[in-house]
Order: sequence, then structure tokens, then C-alpha cells
Amino acid sequence: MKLAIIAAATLFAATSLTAFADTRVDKRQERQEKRIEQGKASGELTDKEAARLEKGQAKVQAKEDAAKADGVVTKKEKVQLEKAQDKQSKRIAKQKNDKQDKN
Ligand SMILES: [Ca+2]
Ligand SMILES: [Ca+2]
Repeated sequence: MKLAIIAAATLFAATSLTAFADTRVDKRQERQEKRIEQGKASGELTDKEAARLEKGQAKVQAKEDAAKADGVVTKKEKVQLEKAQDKQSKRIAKQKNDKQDKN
């Protein structure tokens, strides 16, 4: 009986953690990572450009971690994260379409 309760509690904790991680912000973050990877592979991004963009990704991630640190991502924090991602998205697009290619 006790074990069942612990198991249920553990499952619940794991499920809510997954739900928490499964946010729009995370999905966008993942997509942006892929866009950078793709840009590296196609040569649209030079190593320098890619490194800079990766740094930007890390910054957004740090912002996300900070927003989550107190256990609540408020509406305001969400808006700020989206804004940071919008900016990052534009930077990726710009670097992929500028004249500096690897090839
Ligand atoms: Ca480029
Ligand atoms: Ca917060």
C-alpha cells in the first residue's frame, strides 16, 4: 500500500516535470538549435557565426532557467522569453542569409 502511494507520487512528479519541460519556449529553443545545426551543415553559417548564435541560445536558456528557478513562469516571464527568442530567431535568419558562407 505504502509502496503504491510512493510509486504514484513518483509518477506524478515525473509527469508534471515532463509537462513543465514541454513548453512552447522549449520547443522553439529546440527548433532554433536545429536551424543552427542545419545552417552549419549547409555552410550558410560560418564557424564564427554558429558559435555566436550558440552563445545566444545559451543566453536564452539561462533566461529560461532563471524564470523557472522559483518554480513559476509568470506571464511576464513568458513574454520576456518569447521576446528573447524572437530576437534570436531574427539573428539566425540574418546570419544564414548574409554574404558570409562557409563555402
Ligand atoms: Ca552566414
Ligand atoms: Ca519565475
